[in-house]
Amino acid sequence: MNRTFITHFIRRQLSLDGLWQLTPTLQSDWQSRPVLVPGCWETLPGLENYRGTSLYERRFSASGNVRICFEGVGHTASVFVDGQAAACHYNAYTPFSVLLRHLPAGDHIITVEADNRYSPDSTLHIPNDYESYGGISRPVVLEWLPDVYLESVHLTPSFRDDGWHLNIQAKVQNIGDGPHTVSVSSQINGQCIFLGTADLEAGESAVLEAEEQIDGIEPYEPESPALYTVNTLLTCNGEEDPCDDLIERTGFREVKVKDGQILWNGKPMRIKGVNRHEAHPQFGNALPLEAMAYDLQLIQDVGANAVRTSHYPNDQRFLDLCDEMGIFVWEESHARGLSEEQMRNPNFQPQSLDGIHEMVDAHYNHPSIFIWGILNECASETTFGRECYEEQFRLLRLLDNSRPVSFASCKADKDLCLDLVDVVSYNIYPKWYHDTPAGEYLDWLYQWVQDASWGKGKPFLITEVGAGAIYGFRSPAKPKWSEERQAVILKEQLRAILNREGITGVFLWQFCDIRVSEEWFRSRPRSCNNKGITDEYRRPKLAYETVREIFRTFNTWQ
Ligand code: ADA
Repeated sequence: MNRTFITHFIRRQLSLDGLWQLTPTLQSDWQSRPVLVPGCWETLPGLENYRGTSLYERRFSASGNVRICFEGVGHTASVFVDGQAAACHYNAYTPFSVLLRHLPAGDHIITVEADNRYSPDSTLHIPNDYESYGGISRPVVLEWLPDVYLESVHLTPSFRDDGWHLNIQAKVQNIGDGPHTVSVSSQINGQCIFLGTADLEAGESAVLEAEEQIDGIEPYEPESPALYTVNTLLTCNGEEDPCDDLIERTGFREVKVKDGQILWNGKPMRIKGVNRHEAHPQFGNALPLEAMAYDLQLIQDVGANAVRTSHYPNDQRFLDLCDEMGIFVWEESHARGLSEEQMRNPNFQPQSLDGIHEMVDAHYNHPSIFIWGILNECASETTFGRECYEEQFRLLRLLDNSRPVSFASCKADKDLCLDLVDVVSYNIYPKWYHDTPAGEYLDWLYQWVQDASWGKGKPFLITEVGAGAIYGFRSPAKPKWSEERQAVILKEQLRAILNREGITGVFLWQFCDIRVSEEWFRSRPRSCNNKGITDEYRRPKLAYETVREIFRTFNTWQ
């Protein structure tokens, strides 16, 4: 299923994961065959480099109001039910669903045409320093919906004079043919909260909201990640039994920015994090739960307390695991390294805004997410670029004003967007892409940000730092690409950052080596980004031990 916990006791759900018939439409010598969903076709023999469209097809049996939820299809999906077009969606890393009203009883065929080609229609999936995989790469769930159902429930905890409060916003949707009167309530920790009633005409939706103090709460801390389930129930037209439910989870914590620090429940955070791509030689970007959990075990073993989901929203199950394990998450919307010219593509802003909307809507409740990021290393140094950042931040803050926002800049003293963020974040590669010693470079950059009025006094994070090494290449001379060289550079970088006053922390680049798109082969030996502290199979390099020693000497709280 799509989560690590039960989300409905009333609403019927059926996982559509399993075998689907795959037919690559542009590679006729590949025999159509059943393949496992979730999955991506680059992991299948003969399709390792396939860039094109493919049809995924399977049967299902259902009737009435049915919704089919896709957690992620790479990168463009056209969905057909019994041959009729039902939905279209762009962006491999955000969810979407197909609503089928009054589906007749019997067997039906669902066909998903997935497309991973590059074209001006695709502004975020471009040749890049990671692979844009093709296929249904995240879980698929079929749900039976009543005429009125709970579309989403957003939970916002806050600490007041009288203790912990929870704000609950439930979105209710009428997909029936006539009017309905609905009432909504939520249960948490043995307490029942009434959200209100609403009269909904056919096709209408409403947001019902309530806030209450909750008794007996244990706050959510990384050392003791106390999670609470919130069971929201919808009753319709005065009936006694609820017709729909939605179970979400929350953790009671507040994230605030004050005096140059990020405060977690009032305590100044120190980030010791890793950047992680969803990538694995055996699974592509469709890692099974076991592989995600293994990554998180390694991340904790190396002494890290945080993950940055570079450079897109992650599989919701990964975020569930982070919630459960008490690992801080910087989640960011999809984009990497776009120039002003690329951002001027008329599709860019709508595709980015849709992605932000879908990310926040779906991942709002994860207590582990402490900050939202957007537009990694895009044109934050130009006036046009700034306009794009500004509009995207406006939307982000509108959707969620309970978390700080930021973006990872590589524009050093040319950046024009630092007034738009709560946290200043930079990607830096001293001793790898240039020769300035890490401490010296950091001092210069930090000072520049303090002198430039728009970044002054804000928390300062290093969102990337690192060096490359080819697994198994050892040499006492420490040449470029040797494991020794990587370990030495990371040691200098991490020590300079973590020992410097005024810096909130660091996400090292990166957790593991990853495949990159073919177009990057000139700058990337093995067509991989080799800056992982493990290789792509998660075998630790020398630097793993170096990082472990450093990370373990610094506390989570400053
Ligand atoms: C950038 C970028 C990463 C990666 C890294 C590198 O800062 O954000 O995606 O490309 O550099 O390895 O050079």
